[in-house]
Amino acid sequence: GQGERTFVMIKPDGVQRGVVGSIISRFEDKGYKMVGCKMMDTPTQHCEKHYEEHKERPFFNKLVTYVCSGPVVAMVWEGTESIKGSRNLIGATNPTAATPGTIRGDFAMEMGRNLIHGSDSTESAAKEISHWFEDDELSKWTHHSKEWLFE
Ligand code: YYY
Ligand code: MG
Repeated sequence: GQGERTFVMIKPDGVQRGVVGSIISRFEDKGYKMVGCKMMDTPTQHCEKHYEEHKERPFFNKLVTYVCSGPVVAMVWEGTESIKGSRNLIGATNPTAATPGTIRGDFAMEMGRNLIHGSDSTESAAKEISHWFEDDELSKWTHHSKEWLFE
């Protein structure tokens, strides 16, 4: 529905490379509403929990080291089918395969520097939003273009 929420995180390479604004613009341009946003120095355990589905994978330690190597920007975006739509904006996991026009396709070269995370299902979105945000950190506000974004 229109109120679907997804968790998106700009990884430390996005912050260091100064593309936070460019990335946020892609989500704003799409019509999604930002309902949460904070910069965070991610504690290792918090990051390990976020990526727990990959715990047994060979890249797990490298991934956690990368994501904990500097501040991230954690966000919640709301809009029609925002989980799937955000994954489409983000593009394929491997930036080499990511289509031009997507964030990874336009801004990244390597899997281990792929700039951004987005929830991949209703279940992971709910889990990740509550893992990264307290309820009172999420804002309730009405988009002034609401009538022009939603049918
Ligand atoms: O959801 P997404 O970020 O697109 O990919 P996942 O399969 O969930 O993997 C999480 C994260 O792990 C990915 O963004 C890069 C990294 N990774 C890796 O370094 N090497 C792999 N073979 C697969 C994933
Ligand atoms: Mg994933």
